[in-house]
Amino acid sequence: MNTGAIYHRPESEFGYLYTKETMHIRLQVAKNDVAKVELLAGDPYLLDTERWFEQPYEMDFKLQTELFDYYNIEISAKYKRLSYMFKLTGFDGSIVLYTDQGIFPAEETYYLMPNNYFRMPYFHEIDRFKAPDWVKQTVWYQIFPERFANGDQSNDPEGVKDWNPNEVPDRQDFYGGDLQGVIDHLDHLQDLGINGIYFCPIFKANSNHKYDTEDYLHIDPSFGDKEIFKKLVNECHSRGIKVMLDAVFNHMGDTSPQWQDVLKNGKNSRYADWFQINEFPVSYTETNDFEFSNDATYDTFAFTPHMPKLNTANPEVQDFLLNIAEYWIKEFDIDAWRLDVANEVDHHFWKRFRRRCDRLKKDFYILGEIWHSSQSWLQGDEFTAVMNYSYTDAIIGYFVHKNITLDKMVSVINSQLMKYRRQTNQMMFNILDSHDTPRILTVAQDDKDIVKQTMAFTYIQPGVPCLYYGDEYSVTGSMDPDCRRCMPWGIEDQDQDMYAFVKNLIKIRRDNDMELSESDLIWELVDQENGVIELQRGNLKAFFNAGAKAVEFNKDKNILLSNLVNENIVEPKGFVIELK
Ligand code: ARE
Ligand code: CA
Repeated sequence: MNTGAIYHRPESEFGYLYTKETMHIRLQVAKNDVAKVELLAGDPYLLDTERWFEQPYEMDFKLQTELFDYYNIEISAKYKRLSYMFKLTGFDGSIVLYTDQGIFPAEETYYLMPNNYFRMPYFHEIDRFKAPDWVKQTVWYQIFPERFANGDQSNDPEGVKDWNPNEVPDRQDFYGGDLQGVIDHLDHLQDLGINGIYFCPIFKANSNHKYDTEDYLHIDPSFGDKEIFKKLVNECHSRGIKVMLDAVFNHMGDTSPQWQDVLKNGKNSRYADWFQINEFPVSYTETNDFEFSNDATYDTFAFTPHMPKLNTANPEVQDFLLNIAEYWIKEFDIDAWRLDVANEVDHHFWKRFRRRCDRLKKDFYILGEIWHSSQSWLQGDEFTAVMNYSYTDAIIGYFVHKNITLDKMVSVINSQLMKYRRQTNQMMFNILDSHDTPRILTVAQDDKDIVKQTMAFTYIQPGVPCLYYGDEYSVTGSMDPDCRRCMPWGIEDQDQDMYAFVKNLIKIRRDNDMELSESDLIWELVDQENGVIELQRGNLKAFFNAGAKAVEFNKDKNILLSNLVNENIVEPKGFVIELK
């Protein structure tokens, strides 16, 4: 047995409370190395009297990656505490015990030493990572407000350009989109079937994207005002649509009064400690690229001198930001915050942030923008989820770029799922594109069948899907700023076939929301050579042909959605989703 690959860590995604009464215990072992895994588990205070270690529980084989196999067991405990260790039987016939103090040969003496057991000292409900049902039932829609719809020309910024969905925007262009425009098109969103909107920043700022906040307590005047925002939230809520705002707390805009005060008063500014300043007076060298300067004497977002980084270790800054978070929840009843550059802000602050939000609204959703492994933010006391780029990267890599193999995609997906608690996976924000990436149709080189296949695959994954505005009409665009074109509202610019497809897919997702959220992801067939995948998610079955040849499948009566399927033949780029 390859004992070097065996891994477990108590009170982590390997051992956690799933419900109030049940915990999940996971174990990692080397791929194809172990025939059987058993858990020896019982109450820590009854070790001697009950000899529970003589009745092992068999663990289930869960998922496989290119390196590891993962086992899992759901277990409850009468007295809400548990001691446990693992007994592994290798394919080579060897048997070992894996304990809190390492690997031992399977001899009874070790069973009897209490400190050899891993421990779940108590089932603390308050520490449990909670997954609100409403999130499981949500299909999100992301809006970049400057480009969604212009509902009020009286607030248009100076130099506004004509609304033109076929034009590639420049970095500094304005087209006049606003909140009234969103209100005007809520019927569209409702017809499409989404029930959550994620708004990119709407607070007062100078750029078109508004990530350079000048004033967090005002709606940008070119987007509207508080009254209109209130109306928007109410309209959304009355249609069952949740509202998520973007919180840019890593940095501020350099036109903010706080930063302006630092420019004016230097070291003596009362805001001098609000930012991460390395040297006074603050300065940077202006370059041709407005966004870039690598010699600023203060820390910034990336190399953007116009976005000075906040010092969130300063209690005054913490209170300032927490009051902002509170204000928009309390006064406007928003349902969620999306946290910009969440990975570059300290954990101490996010823990306070979480507590404040929880206190104000039950089941509040906190979505961190993190593009890499996020375990330390997802323990239950910081975020509810992260933007799941790491997961969808693998899907896009296989179905669209074709630069990874099918086996690799499955391996990455499985290893992503094993990075987080099961209930965390149910919350993850699955996106195929956003305001920070090229449009999925452009990545697919305008091949709509590939987009449909990729979307179908993504919408039946664990987690919640988010549609980027305009994808329902086949909007294209490469990297930012091209991915932020004006929404096509003229019928001649709208792809009605894609709209119908996306609408159906959202309907399937919503009709089966709890099922798709809570059931296991079962890979029935992964045929690397032919590019064929068969998946099971609760009541749903799905079949994908990502290979080059047409393939046969066993046709069922209850087909919910398909593309490129004739009778029982699935063409390349085709798929079927059916009810079992
Ligand atoms: C501008 C240019 C970009 C350039 C950037 C950095 O347009 O081409 O890369 O500057 O110099 C906002 C605007 C952007 C603007 C930026 C600066 O929307 O248009 O970009 O301000 O003025 C990383 C961060 C991630 C961040 C992205 C952009 O980890 O947090 O970069 N995303 C958020 C928002 C953005 C927003 C900001 C941050 C700033 O969602 O819209 O930008 O408030 C890899 C890495 C990621 C990296 C990602 C994208 O995959 O893993 O870490 O994200 O690429 O570059
Ligand atoms: Ca306008």
